[in-house]
Order: sequence, then structure tokens, then C-alpha cells
Amino acid sequence: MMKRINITGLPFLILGLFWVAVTAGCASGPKPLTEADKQLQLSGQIVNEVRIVKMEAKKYEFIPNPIVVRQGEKVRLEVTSTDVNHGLAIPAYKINRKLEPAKLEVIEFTAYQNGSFPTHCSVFCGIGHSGMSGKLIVLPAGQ
Ligand SMILES: [Cu+2]
Repeated sequence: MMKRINITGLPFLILGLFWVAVTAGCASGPKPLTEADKQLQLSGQIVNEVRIVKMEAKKYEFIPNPIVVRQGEKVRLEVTSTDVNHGLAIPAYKINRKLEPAKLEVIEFTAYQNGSFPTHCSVFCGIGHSGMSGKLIVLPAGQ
């Protein structure tokens, strides 16, 4: 007697795995702040009520990382790539900006939501591109 292999569940299994991969890969929503996050120093400095953070992008990192701001602040990231084309994406804040070498990019947003938000390079820049990521830490208001 031959056993039939039941494959009716296979498409669902594949879909399920695909869904897990996609949601894990695109987890752009906030994660809760850890105790260590809450001890971080704020990045940059406040000038005329705007937090200005000068940033550098280069193979394969962002400096500073993490970017630490306080909820409710107006934030201005002044970002320059010091080598090749990169991009800075902060999906939860709908930010995705191309960074050309030696060209200053100014990215402004209001940090309306607190939490820990993933950031990543959005322009292929070489072998380490997929690991070129970081965090935006938005500390709760009023501390
Ligand atoms: Cu890249």
C-alpha cells in the first residue's frame, strides 16, 4: 500500500513562513524603550527650540547611533555621507532620504511618538549594506 503525501497544507505553510519573514523584516513600528535606552544621552543640541543632530553616514554605519531625542521635540538631522551613496530611512516616521557623497541633507520631523524605532540605509552601498542599520530612540516627554 502506497501512502499519499498530503500537500494541501503546503501552500499555507509557505504563506505562513513568508508572512513571518515579511513582518520580521519590516518591523518598522516602535519597540518599547529598555532601561538602557532610558539612560542614553540626548543627541546633538537644541538651537531655537529645534534639536539639531549632525550625522555622518559611511560604509556601513550611521554616526551617531542611536539618535536620541525627546518626545515632542522638533528634530533636524543634518546628514552627510562621507563616502558613497547611502540612504537614511526611518520607516515609522515616513522618512527615506537619499544621501549623496559630501552633500548635506536636512531631515526635519517632530518626534511625536516615543519608543525605539529602527533605521536603515535605503540605498545599496556595498557588501555590508544590509547590516547598515541603527535606531532612533525617542524618550518620553517631561523627564
Ligand atoms: Cu546602504
